[in-house]
Amino acid sequence: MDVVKIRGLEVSARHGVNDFEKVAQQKFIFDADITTDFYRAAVNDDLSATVNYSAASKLIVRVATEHCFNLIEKLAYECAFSLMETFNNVSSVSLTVYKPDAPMKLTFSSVAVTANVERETVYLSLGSSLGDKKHMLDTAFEMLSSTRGIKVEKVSDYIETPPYGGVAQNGFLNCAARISTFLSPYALLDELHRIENACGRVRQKRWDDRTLDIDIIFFGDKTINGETLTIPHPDYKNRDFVLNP
Ligand code: A4P
Ligand code: MG
Repeated sequence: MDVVKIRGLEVSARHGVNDFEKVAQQKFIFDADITTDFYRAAVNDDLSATVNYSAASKLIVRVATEHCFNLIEKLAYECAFSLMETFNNVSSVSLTVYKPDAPMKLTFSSVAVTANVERETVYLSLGSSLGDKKHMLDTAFEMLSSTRGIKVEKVSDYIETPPYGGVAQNGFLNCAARISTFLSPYALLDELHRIENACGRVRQKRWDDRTLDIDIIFFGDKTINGETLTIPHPDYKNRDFVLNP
């Protein structure tokens, strides 16, 4: 992939945990690596097919000057997220914020943090077996679409399926969706749980009937074997209600 780089972008802004840092401006310096495919821009000598470094720099300045955050971590992520939201052709952003005048009574050249954000294609499986099942799935897609960092790209038909696993008693309405997201896998899982909870999900027994369940089947080509997240979903191959949609 190609990279558009910004180095040493200086901005006077107000960020820091101390009260005086929220009043007096200090210097912040930004480096950004913006990954995009600019082959066509190069071949056709066409600015519209790449990421305009001037527009990207101005966006960073705007985010930095319009907000007042405690942490440079927050500032770095806000800048990276804004770049991902504004430029659809960006596949990842690595953004470093330096704070050379951080209030420490020590001799140092700078402190800095780097936020790394990448866009991935994710496949979700959704199911409902309690309440107005179609309404639950429709609501899930409305909430997914209005979540920062998630774009719903394609939704399958909703299909009626018999309960699988020997615990749930009701028939399910299932579907699958392809989304694009620049959230991390765990941040996406948190958002899915928020949406499940908003749709009245009560967790009693595993595999029991539920108003709404959203599982991550694939997250790009990542493999994750964590305590709270397994990707690809460990049992997807055995489930017609996942494979068919
Ligand atoms: N978790 C780990 N990996 C993932 C992942 N890839 N995606 C963790 C989502 N969550 C993942 O899930 C329990 C925990 O799994 C989560 O807190 C998360 O940290 P849960 O949704 O609370 O419980 P669950 O859904 O009962 O368990 P599980 O293992 O996700 O079951 P499934 O696979 O969702 O199966 N029959 C039909 N016809 N249609 C269905 O949709 N669904 C189930 C539930 C059973 N039978 C069904 C259907
Ligand atoms: Mg589940």
